[in-house]
Amino acid sequence: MSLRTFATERERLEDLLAELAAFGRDRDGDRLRASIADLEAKLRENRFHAVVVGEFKRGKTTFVNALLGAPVLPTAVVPLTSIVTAVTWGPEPRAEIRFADGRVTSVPVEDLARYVTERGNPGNRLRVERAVLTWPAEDLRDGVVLVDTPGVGSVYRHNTDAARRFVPEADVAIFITSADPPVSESELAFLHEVREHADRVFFVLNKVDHLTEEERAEALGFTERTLSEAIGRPVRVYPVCARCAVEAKVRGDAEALESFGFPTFERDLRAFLMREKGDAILRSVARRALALVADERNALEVEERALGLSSGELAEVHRRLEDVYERVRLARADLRPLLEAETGRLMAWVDEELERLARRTEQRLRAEVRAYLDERPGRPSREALRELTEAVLRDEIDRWRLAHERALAERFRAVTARFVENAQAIAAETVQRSGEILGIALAAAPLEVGLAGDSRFSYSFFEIPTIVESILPDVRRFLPTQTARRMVLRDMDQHIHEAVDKHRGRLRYDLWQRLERSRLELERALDARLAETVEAIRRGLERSERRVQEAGAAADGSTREARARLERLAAGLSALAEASDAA
Ligand SMILES: Nc1nc2c(ncn2[C@@H]2O[C@H](COP(=O)(O)OP(=O)(O)OP(=O)(O)O)[C@@H](O)[C@H]2O)c(=O)[nH]1
Ligand SMILES: [Mg+2]
Repeated sequence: MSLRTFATERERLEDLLAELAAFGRDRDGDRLRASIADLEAKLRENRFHAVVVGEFKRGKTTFVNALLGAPVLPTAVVPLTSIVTAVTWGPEPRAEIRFADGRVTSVPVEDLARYVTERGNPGNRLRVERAVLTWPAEDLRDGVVLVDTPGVGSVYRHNTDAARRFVPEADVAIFITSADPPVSESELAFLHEVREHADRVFFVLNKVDHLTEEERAEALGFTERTLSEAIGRPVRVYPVCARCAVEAKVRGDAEALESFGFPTFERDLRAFLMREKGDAILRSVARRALALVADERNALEVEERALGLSSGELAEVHRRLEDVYERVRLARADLRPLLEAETGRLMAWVDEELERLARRTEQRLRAEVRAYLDERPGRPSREALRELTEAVLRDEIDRWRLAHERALAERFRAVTARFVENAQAIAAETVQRSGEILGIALAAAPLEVGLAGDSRFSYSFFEIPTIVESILPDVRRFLPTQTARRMVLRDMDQHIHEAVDKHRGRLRYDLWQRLERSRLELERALDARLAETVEAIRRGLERSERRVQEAGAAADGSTREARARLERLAAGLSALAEASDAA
Protein backbone atom coordinates (compact mmCIF):
# COMPACT_ATOMS: atom_id res chain seq x y z
CA MET A 1 0.00 0.00 0.00
CA SER A 2 1.40 3.37 -0.87
CA LEU A 3 0.72 5.90 1.82
CA ARG A 4 0.87 9.46 0.61
CA THR A 5 3.04 11.25 3.08
CA PHE A 6 3.43 14.93 3.54
CA ALA A 7 7.16 14.67 2.88
CA THR A 8 6.83 13.00 -0.54
CA GLU A 9 3.98 15.20 -1.73
CA ARG A 10 5.80 18.26 -0.54
CA GLU A 11 8.81 17.24 -2.58
CA ARG A 12 6.69 16.90 -5.70
CA LEU A 13 5.16 20.27 -5.13
CA GLU A 14 8.56 21.83 -4.52
CA ASP A 15 9.79 20.43 -7.83
CA LEU A 16 6.84 21.99 -9.63
CA LEU A 17 7.45 25.31 -7.91
CA ALA A 18 11.08 25.19 -8.99
CA GLU A 19 9.94 24.59 -12.58
CA LEU A 20 7.55 27.50 -12.40
CA ALA A 21 10.34 29.68 -11.05
CA ALA A 22 12.56 28.59 -13.95
CA PHE A 23 9.79 29.44 -16.38
CA GLY A 24 9.49 32.91 -14.88
CA ARG A 25 13.26 33.40 -15.07
CA ASP A 26 13.41 32.37 -18.71
CA ARG A 27 10.68 34.80 -19.68
CA ASP A 28 10.99 37.85 -17.48
CA GLY A 29 14.05 37.58 -15.33
CA ASP A 30 12.90 36.29 -11.97
CA ARG A 31 9.77 38.30 -11.46
CA LEU A 32 7.91 35.34 -9.99
CA ARG A 33 10.61 34.76 -7.44
CA ALA A 34 9.04 36.54 -4.47
CA SER A 35 5.66 34.88 -4.96
CA ILE A 36 7.21 31.46 -5.25
CA ALA A 37 9.51 31.94 -2.27
CA ASP A 38 6.40 32.74 -0.29
CA LEU A 39 4.81 29.44 -1.25
CA GLU A 40 7.98 27.49 -0.53
CA ALA A 41 8.12 29.04 2.93
CA LYS A 42 4.49 28.02 3.55
CA LEU A 43 5.41 24.42 2.83
CA ARG A 44 8.60 24.47 4.88
CA GLU A 45 7.14 26.19 7.90
CA ASN A 46 4.30 23.78 8.24
CA ARG A 47 4.16 21.99 11.61
CA PHE A 48 1.97 19.17 12.83
CA HIS A 49 1.58 19.36 16.58
CA ALA A 50 0.90 16.04 18.26
CA VAL A 51 0.40 16.30 22.02
CA VAL A 52 0.61 13.20 24.21
CA VAL A 53 -1.68 13.30 27.24
CA GLY A 54 -2.96 10.96 29.93
CA GLU A 55 -2.82 10.17 33.60
CA PHE A 56 0.58 9.97 35.26
CA LYS A 57 2.54 6.75 34.78
CA ARG A 58 0.50 5.43 31.85
CA GLY A 59 3.62 5.55 29.73
CA LYS A 60 3.28 8.85 27.87
CA THR A 61 6.97 9.60 27.80
CA THR A 62 7.79 6.04 26.81
CA PHE A 63 5.27 6.41 24.00
CA VAL A 64 7.01 9.55 22.74
CA ASN A 65 10.28 7.65 22.84
CA ALA A 66 8.65 4.84 20.86
CA LEU A 67 7.65 7.34 18.18
CA LEU A 68 11.21 8.69 18.21
CA GLY A 69 12.65 5.20 18.08
CA ALA A 70 15.06 5.72 20.99
CA PRO A 71 14.94 6.17 24.77
CA VAL A 72 15.48 9.90 24.45
CA LEU A 73 13.26 11.38 27.16
CA PRO A 74 13.53 10.35 30.83
CA THR A 75 10.94 7.83 32.09
CA ALA A 76 10.45 6.26 35.52
CA VAL A 77 8.20 4.26 37.79
CA VAL A 78 7.46 7.27 39.96
CA PRO A 79 5.53 10.32 38.73
CA LEU A 80 8.14 11.97 36.66
CA THR A 81 7.52 14.36 33.83
CA SER A 82 6.71 17.73 35.35
CA ILE A 83 7.39 20.04 32.43
CA VAL A 84 6.05 20.10 28.90
CA THR A 85 8.69 18.92 26.47
CA ALA A 86 8.43 19.38 22.71
CA VAL A 87 10.49 17.31 20.31
CA THR A 88 11.03 18.44 16.75
CA TRP A 89 13.29 17.41 13.93
CA GLY A 90 16.84 18.74 13.80
CA PRO A 91 20.03 17.37 12.30
CA GLU A 92 21.73 17.21 15.72
CA PRO A 93 20.36 16.23 19.12
CA ARG A 94 19.96 19.47 21.03
CA ALA A 95 18.03 20.52 24.12
CA GLU A 96 16.85 23.97 25.01
CA ILE A 97 15.27 25.05 28.27
CA ARG A 98 12.91 27.99 28.33
CA PHE A 99 12.32 29.58 31.70
CA ALA A 100 9.21 31.35 32.89
CA ASP A 101 11.06 34.65 32.96
CA GLY A 102 11.90 34.34 29.28
CA ARG A 103 15.49 33.12 29.59
CA VAL A 104 16.52 30.37 27.18
CA THR A 105 19.57 28.14 27.62
CA SER A 106 20.99 25.21 25.70
CA VAL A 107 21.82 22.14 27.76
CA PRO A 108 23.23 18.72 26.90
CA VAL A 109 20.43 16.28 26.00
CA GLU A 110 21.58 13.96 28.82
CA ASP A 111 20.83 16.75 31.31
CA LEU A 112 17.19 17.11 30.30
CA ALA A 113 16.03 15.18 33.38
CA ARG A 114 17.43 17.91 35.61
CA TYR A 115 14.84 20.30 34.26
CA VAL A 116 11.77 18.37 33.14
CA THR A 117 11.33 15.79 35.88
CA GLU A 118 9.88 16.00 39.35
CA ARG A 119 13.00 14.39 40.73
CA GLY A 120 15.46 16.69 39.01
CA ASN A 121 13.43 19.84 39.49
CA PRO A 122 11.08 19.29 42.44
CA GLY A 123 8.03 21.54 42.47
CA ASN A 124 9.53 23.19 39.40
CA ARG A 125 11.72 25.31 41.64
CA LEU A 126 13.81 26.23 38.61
CA ARG A 127 10.69 27.82 37.10
CA VAL A 128 11.03 26.10 33.76
CA GLU A 129 8.34 26.97 31.24
CA ARG A 130 9.08 24.18 28.78
CA ALA A 131 11.86 22.24 27.13
CA VAL A 132 12.41 21.95 23.41
CA LEU A 133 14.43 19.08 22.06
CA THR A 134 15.54 18.62 18.49
CA TRP A 135 16.25 15.08 17.43
CA PRO A 136 17.27 13.60 14.07
CA ALA A 137 14.36 11.12 13.87
CA GLU A 138 13.36 10.49 10.25
CA ASP A 139 9.69 10.44 11.24
CA LEU A 140 9.82 14.02 12.44
CA ARG A 141 11.08 15.35 9.14
CA ASP A 142 7.58 16.03 7.93
CA GLY A 143 7.39 18.81 10.45
CA VAL A 144 5.84 16.74 13.23
CA VAL A 145 6.30 18.22 16.70
CA LEU A 146 5.72 15.74 19.51
CA VAL A 147 4.69 17.26 22.81
CA ASP A 148 5.10 15.25 26.02
CA THR A 149 3.04 16.52 28.94
CA PRO A 150 2.97 15.88 32.69
CA GLY A 151 0.32 13.41 33.84
CA VAL A 152 -3.27 14.47 34.31
CA GLY A 153 -4.38 13.98 37.91
CA SER A 154 -0.84 13.86 39.24
CA VAL A 155 -0.26 14.56 42.92
CA TYR A 156 1.69 17.61 41.86
CA ARG A 157 -0.91 20.21 41.33
CA HIS A 158 1.29 22.59 39.38
CA ASN A 159 1.74 20.14 36.55
CA THR A 160 -1.72 18.72 36.03
CA ASP A 161 -3.09 21.47 33.83
CA ALA A 162 -0.56 21.45 31.02
CA ALA A 163 -2.26 18.70 29.08
CA ARG A 164 -5.57 20.45 29.05
CA ARG A 165 -3.92 23.66 27.97
CA PHE A 166 -2.30 22.07 24.94
CA VAL A 167 -5.15 20.00 23.58
CA PRO A 168 -7.15 22.82 21.94
CA GLU A 169 -4.25 23.97 19.82
CA ALA A 170 -2.75 20.65 18.88
CA ASP A 171 -3.47 19.12 15.52
CA VAL A 172 -3.86 15.81 17.20
CA ALA A 173 -3.89 14.60 20.81
CA ILE A 174 -2.78 11.10 21.75
CA PHE A 175 -4.52 9.96 24.90
CA ILE A 176 -2.63 7.19 26.67
CA THR A 177 -4.22 4.91 29.20
CA SER A 178 -3.53 1.36 30.39
CA ALA A 179 -5.32 -1.49 32.07
CA ASP A 180 -3.52 -1.27 35.41
CA PRO A 181 -5.52 0.34 36.94
CA PRO A 182 -8.39 0.79 34.48
CA VAL A 183 -9.53 4.21 33.25
CA SER A 184 -9.90 6.50 36.26
CA GLU A 185 -12.31 9.22 37.30
CA SER A 186 -9.76 11.95 36.66
CA GLU A 187 -9.12 10.63 33.17
CA LEU A 188 -12.82 10.63 32.44
CA ALA A 189 -13.15 14.14 33.81
CA PHE A 190 -10.29 15.23 31.58
CA LEU A 191 -11.87 13.64 28.52
CA HIS A 192 -15.15 15.26 29.34
CA GLU A 193 -13.46 18.64 29.31
CA VAL A 194 -11.75 18.15 25.98
CA ARG A 195 -14.59 16.27 24.29
CA GLU A 196 -15.20 19.21 22.00
CA HIS A 197 -11.84 18.33 20.47
CA ALA A 198 -12.41 14.58 20.51
CA ASP A 199 -12.44 14.33 16.75
CA ARG A 200 -8.72 15.00 16.96
CA VAL A 201 -7.89 12.50 19.69
CA PHE A 202 -6.25 9.09 19.25
CA PHE A 203 -6.83 6.65 22.10
CA VAL A 204 -4.11 4.24 23.11
CA LEU A 205 -4.20 1.32 25.55
CA ASN A 206 -0.59 0.94 26.63
CA LYS A 207 1.28 -1.83 28.48
CA VAL A 208 -0.65 -4.68 26.88
CA ASP A 209 2.47 -6.81 27.34
CA HIS A 210 1.33 -7.25 30.93
CA LEU A 211 -1.79 -9.06 29.77
CA THR A 212 -2.67 -12.50 28.43
CA GLU A 213 -4.52 -12.65 25.15
CA GLU A 214 -7.80 -13.05 26.94
CA GLU A 215 -7.17 -10.23 29.38
CA ARG A 216 -6.14 -8.02 26.53
CA ALA A 217 -9.42 -8.48 24.68
CA GLU A 218 -11.29 -7.83 27.89
CA ALA A 219 -9.27 -4.72 28.75
CA LEU A 220 -9.64 -3.39 25.22
CA GLY A 221 -13.42 -3.93 25.26
CA PHE A 222 -13.75 -2.28 28.65
CA THR A 223 -11.59 0.69 27.72
CA GLU A 224 -13.42 1.22 24.47
CA ARG A 225 -16.79 1.19 26.19
CA THR A 226 -15.71 3.50 28.99
CA LEU A 227 -14.05 6.02 26.70
CA SER A 228 -16.91 5.94 24.20
CA GLU A 229 -19.33 6.75 26.99
CA ALA A 230 -17.18 9.62 28.23
CA ILE A 231 -16.80 11.09 24.77
CA GLY A 232 -20.34 10.41 23.66
CA ARG A 233 -19.52 8.47 20.53
CA PRO A 234 -17.72 5.27 19.56
CA VAL A 235 -13.95 5.49 19.73
CA ARG A 236 -11.23 3.24 18.46
CA VAL A 237 -8.56 2.23 20.95
CA TYR A 238 -5.10 1.13 19.82
CA PRO A 239 -3.54 -1.55 22.01
CA VAL A 240 0.24 -1.12 22.17
CA CYS A 241 3.29 -1.82 24.23
CA ALA A 242 5.28 1.38 24.10
CA ARG A 243 8.21 -0.06 26.00
CA CYS A 244 8.45 -3.05 23.64
CA ALA A 245 8.23 -0.64 20.69
CA VAL A 246 11.19 1.40 21.91
CA GLU A 247 13.23 -1.76 22.42
CA ALA A 248 12.19 -3.24 19.06
CA LYS A 249 13.11 -0.04 17.24
CA VAL A 250 16.47 0.17 18.99
CA ARG A 251 17.20 -3.45 18.01
CA GLY A 252 15.80 -2.86 14.52
CA ASP A 253 13.44 -5.80 15.07
CA ALA A 254 10.54 -5.16 12.66
CA GLU A 255 8.74 -8.35 13.59
CA ALA A 256 8.65 -7.59 17.29
CA LEU A 257 7.51 -4.06 16.52
CA GLU A 258 4.67 -5.37 14.38
CA SER A 259 3.53 -7.85 17.01
CA PHE A 260 2.49 -5.07 19.39
CA GLY A 261 0.57 -3.07 16.85
CA PHE A 262 2.76 0.00 16.95
CA PRO A 263 3.16 0.40 13.17
CA THR A 264 -0.63 0.37 12.71
CA PHE A 265 -0.90 3.28 15.08
CA GLU A 266 1.91 5.17 13.39
CA ARG A 267 0.41 4.68 9.95
CA ASP A 268 -3.04 5.80 11.05
CA LEU A 269 -1.61 8.84 12.82
CA ARG A 270 0.31 9.89 9.75
CA ALA A 271 -2.71 9.37 7.49
CA PHE A 272 -4.82 11.40 9.90
CA LEU A 273 -2.39 14.31 9.95
CA MET A 274 -2.18 14.22 6.19
CA ARG A 275 -5.94 14.21 5.84
CA GLU A 276 -6.61 16.82 8.51
CA LYS A 277 -3.92 19.27 7.72
CA GLY A 278 -1.27 18.14 5.26
CA ASP A 279 -3.75 17.87 2.41
CA ALA A 280 -5.14 21.29 3.13
CA ILE A 281 -1.68 22.86 3.06
CA LEU A 282 -0.58 21.07 -0.08
CA ARG A 283 -3.83 21.93 -1.83
CA SER A 284 -3.68 25.53 -0.77
CA VAL A 285 -0.11 25.98 -2.01
CA ALA A 286 -0.85 24.10 -5.24
CA ARG A 287 -3.86 26.34 -5.88
CA ARG A 288 -1.83 29.44 -5.29
CA ALA A 289 0.77 28.17 -7.72
CA LEU A 290 -2.01 27.47 -10.21
CA ALA A 291 -3.09 31.08 -9.88
CA LEU A 292 0.44 32.12 -10.85
CA VAL A 293 0.25 29.80 -13.86
CA ALA A 294 -3.06 31.40 -14.85
CA ASP A 295 -1.35 34.80 -14.61
CA GLU A 296 1.40 33.59 -16.90
CA ARG A 297 -1.16 32.38 -19.42
CA ASN A 298 -2.76 35.80 -19.38
CA ALA A 299 0.65 37.38 -19.88
CA LEU A 300 1.15 35.20 -22.94
CA GLU A 301 -2.26 36.05 -24.39
CA VAL A 302 -1.66 39.74 -23.86
CA GLU A 303 1.77 39.53 -25.42
CA GLU A 304 0.46 37.77 -28.55
CA ARG A 305 -2.40 40.16 -28.91
CA ALA A 306 -0.29 43.28 -28.42
CA LEU A 307 2.03 42.21 -31.20
CA GLY A 308 -0.85 42.79 -33.61
CA LEU A 309 -1.55 46.36 -32.47
CA SER A 310 -0.20 49.57 -33.92
CA SER A 311 1.73 51.88 -31.62
CA GLY A 312 -1.22 54.28 -31.50
CA GLU A 313 -3.56 51.49 -30.48
CA LEU A 314 -1.07 50.32 -27.89
CA ALA A 315 -0.84 53.77 -26.32
CA GLU A 316 -4.63 53.84 -26.07
CA VAL A 317 -4.63 50.35 -24.47
CA HIS A 318 -2.06 51.48 -21.93
CA ARG A 319 -4.08 54.49 -20.98
CA ARG A 320 -7.30 52.54 -20.54
CA LEU A 321 -5.57 49.79 -18.57
CA GLU A 322 -4.10 52.31 -16.16
CA ASP A 323 -7.67 53.47 -15.47
CA VAL A 324 -8.64 49.91 -14.65
CA TYR A 325 -5.70 49.52 -12.27
CA GLU A 326 -6.55 52.76 -10.55
CA ARG A 327 -10.03 51.42 -9.91
CA VAL A 328 -8.56 48.25 -8.45
CA ARG A 329 -6.53 50.35 -6.06
CA LEU A 330 -9.55 52.34 -4.95
CA ALA A 331 -11.78 49.31 -4.53
CA ARG A 332 -9.08 47.65 -2.48
CA ALA A 333 -8.63 50.74 -0.32
CA ASP A 334 -12.37 50.71 0.40
CA LEU A 335 -12.19 47.19 1.78
CA ARG A 336 -9.45 47.87 4.28
CA PRO A 337 -11.30 49.93 6.91
CA LEU A 338 -14.25 47.56 6.73
CA LEU A 339 -12.08 44.64 7.69
CA GLU A 340 -10.53 46.67 10.48
CA ALA A 341 -13.95 47.52 11.82
CA GLU A 342 -14.96 43.87 11.77
CA THR A 343 -11.90 42.77 13.72
CA GLY A 344 -12.64 45.61 16.13
CA ARG A 345 -16.09 44.14 16.71
CA LEU A 346 -14.53 40.75 17.36
CA MET A 347 -12.27 42.30 19.97
CA ALA A 348 -15.27 43.91 21.63
CA TRP A 349 -16.78 40.46 21.98
CA VAL A 350 -13.51 39.18 23.43
CA ASP A 351 -13.54 42.03 25.94
CA GLU A 352 -17.04 41.19 27.11
CA GLU A 353 -16.12 37.58 27.59
CA LEU A 354 -12.90 38.52 29.39
CA GLU A 355 -14.82 40.80 31.71
CA ARG A 356 -17.02 37.87 32.67
CA LEU A 357 -13.93 35.71 33.19
CA ALA A 358 -12.33 38.34 35.41
CA ARG A 359 -15.41 38.72 37.61
CA ARG A 360 -15.80 34.99 38.01
CA THR A 361 -12.11 34.43 38.78
CA GLU A 362 -11.99 37.18 41.39
CA GLN A 363 -15.01 35.77 43.17
CA ARG A 364 -13.62 32.28 43.16
CA LEU A 365 -10.20 33.40 44.36
CA ARG A 366 -11.64 35.38 47.25
CA ALA A 367 -13.81 32.45 48.27
CA GLU A 368 -10.95 29.97 48.07
CA VAL A 369 -8.52 32.16 49.98
CA ARG A 370 -11.08 32.60 52.77
CA ALA A 371 -11.79 28.89 52.86
CA TYR A 372 -8.08 28.21 53.03
CA LEU A 373 -7.60 30.59 55.96
CA ASP A 374 -10.64 29.18 57.76
CA GLU A 375 -9.30 25.68 57.47
CA ARG A 376 -5.93 26.71 58.89
CA PRO A 377 -6.32 28.85 61.95
CA GLY A 378 -2.55 29.12 62.45
CA ARG A 379 -0.33 31.45 60.45
CA PRO A 380 -1.05 31.35 56.74
CA SER A 381 1.77 30.15 54.56
CA ARG A 382 2.82 32.53 51.90
CA GLU A 383 3.93 29.74 49.62
CA ALA A 384 0.61 27.89 49.93
CA LEU A 385 -1.36 31.04 49.14
CA ARG A 386 0.80 31.65 46.13
CA GLU A 387 0.21 28.14 44.86
CA LEU A 388 -3.49 28.39 45.48
CA THR A 389 -3.76 31.66 43.56
CA GLU A 390 -1.70 30.32 40.69
CA ALA A 391 -3.71 27.15 40.45
CA VAL A 392 -7.04 28.97 40.38
CA LEU A 393 -5.84 31.54 37.85
CA ARG A 394 -4.45 28.88 35.59
CA ASP A 395 -7.54 26.77 35.89
CA GLU A 396 -9.92 29.60 35.03
CA ILE A 397 -7.77 30.88 32.17
CA ASP A 398 -7.29 27.43 30.69
CA ARG A 399 -10.99 26.75 30.77
CA TRP A 400 -11.71 30.08 29.18
CA ARG A 401 -9.25 29.47 26.39
CA LEU A 402 -10.64 26.01 25.81
CA ALA A 403 -14.08 27.47 25.34
CA HIS A 404 -13.20 30.66 23.45
CA GLU A 405 -10.20 30.28 21.21
CA ARG A 406 -11.80 28.10 18.62
CA ALA A 407 -14.93 30.22 18.64
CA LEU A 408 -12.85 33.33 18.03
CA ALA A 409 -10.98 31.72 15.15
CA GLU A 410 -14.25 30.62 13.62
CA ARG A 411 -15.76 34.06 13.93
CA PHE A 412 -12.71 35.57 12.34
CA ARG A 413 -12.99 33.10 9.50
CA ALA A 414 -16.65 33.91 8.92
CA VAL A 415 -15.90 37.63 8.86
CA THR A 416 -12.99 37.29 6.47
CA ALA A 417 -14.81 35.02 4.04
CA ARG A 418 -16.75 38.04 2.82
CA PHE A 419 -13.62 40.03 2.21
CA VAL A 420 -12.04 37.23 0.28
CA GLU A 421 -15.13 37.14 -1.91
CA ASN A 422 -14.96 40.87 -2.47
CA ALA A 423 -11.32 40.77 -3.42
CA GLN A 424 -12.05 37.86 -5.71
CA ALA A 425 -14.70 39.95 -7.46
CA ILE A 426 -12.23 42.82 -7.88
CA ALA A 427 -9.60 40.53 -9.39
CA ALA A 428 -12.12 38.92 -11.76
CA GLU A 429 -13.38 42.29 -12.90
CA THR A 430 -9.86 43.55 -13.51
CA VAL A 431 -9.02 40.59 -15.69
CA GLN A 432 -12.27 40.81 -17.59
CA ARG A 433 -11.97 44.54 -18.28
CA SER A 434 -8.37 44.19 -19.34
CA GLY A 435 -9.45 41.44 -21.73
CA GLU A 436 -12.18 43.65 -23.14
CA ILE A 437 -9.80 46.52 -23.70
CA LEU A 438 -7.46 44.23 -25.58
CA GLY A 439 -10.26 42.35 -27.35
CA ILE A 440 -9.26 38.94 -26.00
CA ALA A 441 -10.56 36.50 -23.41
CA LEU A 442 -8.51 36.33 -20.22
CA ALA A 443 -9.17 34.03 -17.30
CA ALA A 444 -9.16 35.16 -13.67
CA ALA A 445 -7.46 32.77 -11.28
CA PRO A 446 -9.49 31.84 -8.22
CA LEU A 447 -8.29 33.46 -5.04
CA GLU A 448 -6.82 31.13 -2.47
CA VAL A 449 -6.13 32.51 0.94
CA GLY A 450 -5.73 30.79 4.25
CA LEU A 451 -6.25 27.14 4.85
CA ALA A 452 -9.73 25.80 4.47
CA GLY A 453 -10.85 23.78 7.44
CA ASP A 454 -8.23 24.96 9.87
CA SER A 455 -9.99 27.10 12.38
CA ARG A 456 -7.16 27.18 14.89
CA PHE A 457 -4.44 29.77 15.27
CA SER A 458 -1.78 27.24 14.58
CA TYR A 459 1.17 29.58 14.88
CA SER A 460 0.35 30.43 18.44
CA PHE A 461 1.14 26.98 19.74
CA PHE A 462 4.41 27.89 21.32
CA GLU A 463 3.53 31.40 22.13
CA ILE A 464 1.19 30.74 24.95
CA PRO A 465 2.06 33.44 27.44
CA THR A 466 3.35 32.56 30.84
CA ILE A 467 0.05 33.05 32.48
CA VAL A 468 0.97 33.08 36.10
CA GLU A 469 3.51 35.04 38.06
CA SER A 470 3.71 35.28 41.76
CA ILE A 471 2.15 38.52 42.78
CA LEU A 472 1.49 38.06 46.42
CA PRO A 473 1.83 40.03 49.60
CA ASP A 474 4.28 39.35 52.31
CA VAL A 475 2.55 37.54 55.10
CA ARG A 476 3.12 39.36 58.40
CA ARG A 477 4.86 36.85 60.53
CA PHE A 478 4.96 38.49 63.91
CA LEU A 479 1.41 39.70 64.41
CA PRO A 480 -1.23 37.90 66.46
CA THR A 481 -2.98 35.40 64.19
CA GLN A 482 -6.35 37.20 64.05
CA THR A 483 -4.72 40.46 63.06
CA ALA A 484 -2.50 38.65 60.59
CA ARG A 485 -5.52 36.99 59.05
CA ARG A 486 -7.31 40.30 58.63
CA MET A 487 -4.28 41.90 57.07
CA VAL A 488 -3.66 38.95 54.82
CA LEU A 489 -7.26 39.06 53.68
CA ARG A 490 -7.07 42.76 52.98
CA ASP A 491 -3.81 42.41 51.09
CA MET A 492 -5.06 39.37 49.23
CA ASP A 493 -8.22 41.13 48.10
CA GLN A 494 -6.15 43.92 46.71
CA HIS A 495 -3.67 41.58 45.08
CA ILE A 496 -6.30 39.27 43.69
CA HIS A 497 -7.82 42.21 41.92
CA GLU A 498 -4.47 43.24 40.50
CA ALA A 499 -3.48 39.70 39.52
CA VAL A 500 -6.74 39.04 37.74
CA ASP A 501 -6.57 42.36 35.98
CA LYS A 502 -3.02 41.77 34.88
CA HIS A 503 -3.76 38.36 33.47
CA ARG A 504 -6.84 39.56 31.72
CA GLY A 505 -4.65 42.24 30.13
CA ARG A 506 -2.12 39.68 28.99
CA LEU A 507 -4.69 37.34 27.59
CA ARG A 508 -6.31 40.22 25.75
CA TYR A 509 -3.02 41.38 24.33
CA ASP A 510 -2.15 37.89 23.19
CA LEU A 511 -5.47 37.39 21.43
CA TRP A 512 -5.40 40.87 19.94
CA GLN A 513 -1.93 40.29 18.55
CA ARG A 514 -2.94 37.03 16.98
CA LEU A 515 -6.05 38.55 15.50
CA GLU A 516 -3.99 41.42 14.10
CA ARG A 517 -1.47 39.05 12.66
CA SER A 518 -4.21 37.04 11.01
CA ARG A 519 -5.76 40.17 9.62
CA LEU A 520 -2.48 41.49 8.27
CA GLU A 521 -1.69 38.15 6.73
CA LEU A 522 -5.02 38.15 4.96
CA GLU A 523 -4.52 41.73 3.76
CA ARG A 524 -1.13 40.80 2.46
CA ALA A 525 -2.47 37.76 0.62
CA LEU A 526 -5.27 39.79 -1.00
CA ASP A 527 -2.90 42.58 -2.02
CA ALA A 528 -0.38 40.13 -3.42
CA ARG A 529 -3.01 38.40 -5.53
CA LEU A 530 -4.34 41.63 -6.97
CA ALA A 531 -0.83 42.89 -7.65
CA GLU A 532 0.13 39.63 -9.34
CA THR A 533 -2.96 39.77 -11.55
CA VAL A 534 -2.25 43.31 -12.72
CA GLU A 535 1.46 42.67 -12.99
CA ALA A 536 0.95 39.73 -15.37
CA ILE A 537 -1.00 41.86 -17.83
CA ARG A 538 1.62 44.60 -17.70
CA ARG A 539 4.33 42.04 -18.26
CA GLY A 540 2.63 40.70 -21.37
CA LEU A 541 2.55 44.17 -22.85
CA GLU A 542 6.17 44.85 -21.98
CA ARG A 543 7.31 41.64 -23.54
CA SER A 544 5.53 42.33 -26.79
CA GLU A 545 7.14 45.76 -26.86
CA ARG A 546 10.55 44.24 -26.32
CA ARG A 547 9.97 41.75 -29.10
CA VAL A 548 8.87 44.47 -31.50
CA GLN A 549 12.00 46.45 -30.75
CA GLU A 550 14.29 43.46 -31.00
CA ALA A 551 13.08 41.58 -34.04
CA GLY A 552 10.00 43.17 -35.45
CA ALA A 553 6.82 41.21 -35.01
CA ALA A 554 8.27 38.10 -36.56
CA ALA A 555 6.59 34.82 -35.66
CA ASP A 556 8.19 33.44 -32.57
CA GLY A 557 8.05 29.74 -31.67
CA SER A 558 8.80 30.57 -28.06
CA THR A 559 5.14 31.34 -27.35
CA ARG A 560 4.03 27.88 -28.37
CA GLU A 561 6.76 26.34 -26.31
CA ALA A 562 5.90 28.55 -23.32
CA ARG A 563 2.26 27.51 -23.57
CA ALA A 564 3.25 23.86 -23.57
CA ARG A 565 5.40 24.38 -20.48
CA LEU A 566 2.56 26.09 -18.68
CA GLU A 567 0.13 23.29 -19.58
CA ARG A 568 2.52 20.72 -18.14
CA LEU A 569 2.87 22.73 -14.95
CA ALA A 570 -0.88 23.22 -14.69
CA ALA A 571 -1.49 19.49 -15.06
CA GLY A 572 1.00 18.63 -12.30
CA LEU A 573 -0.30 21.30 -9.95
CA SER A 574 -3.95 20.43 -10.61
CA ALA A 575 -3.27 16.84 -9.63
CA LEU A 576 -1.92 18.07 -6.28
CA ALA A 577 -4.59 20.70 -5.84
CA GLU A 578 -7.33 18.15 -6.25
CA ALA A 579 -5.66 15.20 -4.54
CA SER A 580 -8.05 13.53 -2.15
CA ASP A 581 -7.05 11.64 0.92
CA ALA A 582 -7.36 8.31 -0.86
CA ALA A 583 -4.07 6.58 -0.19
N1 LIG B 1 5.36 -3.17 30.84
C1 LIG B 1 5.31 -1.99 30.29
N2 LIG B 1 5.78 -0.93 30.96
C2 LIG B 1 5.73 0.27 30.38
C3 LIG B 1 5.21 0.44 29.07
N3 LIG B 1 5.29 1.74 28.74
C4 LIG B 1 5.85 2.36 29.80
N4 LIG B 1 6.11 1.48 30.78
C5 LIG B 1 6.72 1.76 32.09
O1 LIG B 1 5.84 2.55 32.85
C6 LIG B 1 6.56 3.45 33.67
C7 LIG B 1 6.08 4.87 33.41
O2 LIG B 1 6.45 5.27 32.10
P1 LIG B 1 6.58 6.77 31.69
O3 LIG B 1 6.77 6.79 30.23
O4 LIG B 1 7.56 7.48 32.53
O5 LIG B 1 5.12 7.25 32.06
P2 LIG B 1 4.52 8.72 31.97
O6 LIG B 1 3.07 8.58 31.63
O7 LIG B 1 5.33 9.58 31.12
O8 LIG B 1 4.63 9.16 33.49
P3 LIG B 1 4.58 10.67 34.08
O9 LIG B 1 5.51 11.48 33.29
O10 LIG B 1 5.01 10.51 35.47
O11 LIG B 1 3.17 11.11 33.98
C8 LIG B 1 8.02 3.26 33.32
O12 LIG B 1 8.59 2.42 34.29
C9 LIG B 1 7.97 2.58 31.96
O13 LIG B 1 9.08 1.76 31.73
C10 LIG B 1 4.72 -0.71 28.38
O14 LIG B 1 4.26 -0.65 27.24
N5 LIG B 1 4.80 -1.88 29.05
MG1 LIG C 1 6.33 11.25 31.47
